[in-house]
Amino acid sequence: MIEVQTLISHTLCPYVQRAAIVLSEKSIPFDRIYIDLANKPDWFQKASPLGKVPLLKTEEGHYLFESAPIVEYLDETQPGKLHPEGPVERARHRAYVEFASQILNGIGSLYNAKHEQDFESAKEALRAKFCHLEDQIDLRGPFFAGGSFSLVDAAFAPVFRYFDVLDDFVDLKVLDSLKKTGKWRRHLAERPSVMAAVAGTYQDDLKVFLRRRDSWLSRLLNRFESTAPATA
Ligand SMILES: N[C@@H](CCC(=O)N[C@@H](CS)C(=O)NCC(=O)O)C(=O)O
Repeated sequence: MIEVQTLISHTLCPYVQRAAIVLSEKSIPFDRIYIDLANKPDWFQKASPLGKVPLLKTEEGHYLFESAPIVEYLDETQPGKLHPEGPVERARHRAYVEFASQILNGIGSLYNAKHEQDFESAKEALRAKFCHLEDQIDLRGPFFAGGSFSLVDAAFAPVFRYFDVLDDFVDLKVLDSLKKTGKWRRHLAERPSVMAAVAGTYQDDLKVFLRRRDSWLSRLLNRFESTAPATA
């Protein structure tokens, strides 16, 4: 039985959140070490072959890298399966975890777009992916595959968290009228493991990050903040 593991993290990283969510879902106690990705310490460079977070340091001192193998390792070694039993369904779930990663790349394209035209193209590409996803969500809810939380839910909760921040200052319409997606998103936002995956400063930290992109979205955020009434 593994007792205390360490999740090598970054405050905003959605892939780190996947691992944090799964650790919480499995009630595994863990510590966190936060890395400044602009100034990676030597030990981190040695332990992380791709130079990325998350890393999971197991109790035995092994460093595991890449969020997908990390969460599968946790799923295989701890009680309470988050992957379906059947091989076809399991393969489909793995594919939708990857689909979540592709959506994260699309969100990156959105917040990095320098001009309105690229921003609009990134929005359209995201909308197409979410329209596909809408048809894949189990009608019964509340989770992706119906009644039980899975690794697909752990992968999408951090995706929806971006929209929770963006919705504050821009009307993207990317998720408009996608009823099952909307319900799923709201349900995940209230899940304790999802809420606990980031610090209370996440929203503000993400806005600082977005402002620094010097992108079309940064301009929208700055414009919104310069016209929003000051709060007391
Ligand atoms: N495929 C990786 C992606 C992880 C990733 O992109 N991590 C980012 C932060 S969100 C990172 O560490 N970037 C640092 C770098 O690329 O230098 C996974 O699933 O773990």
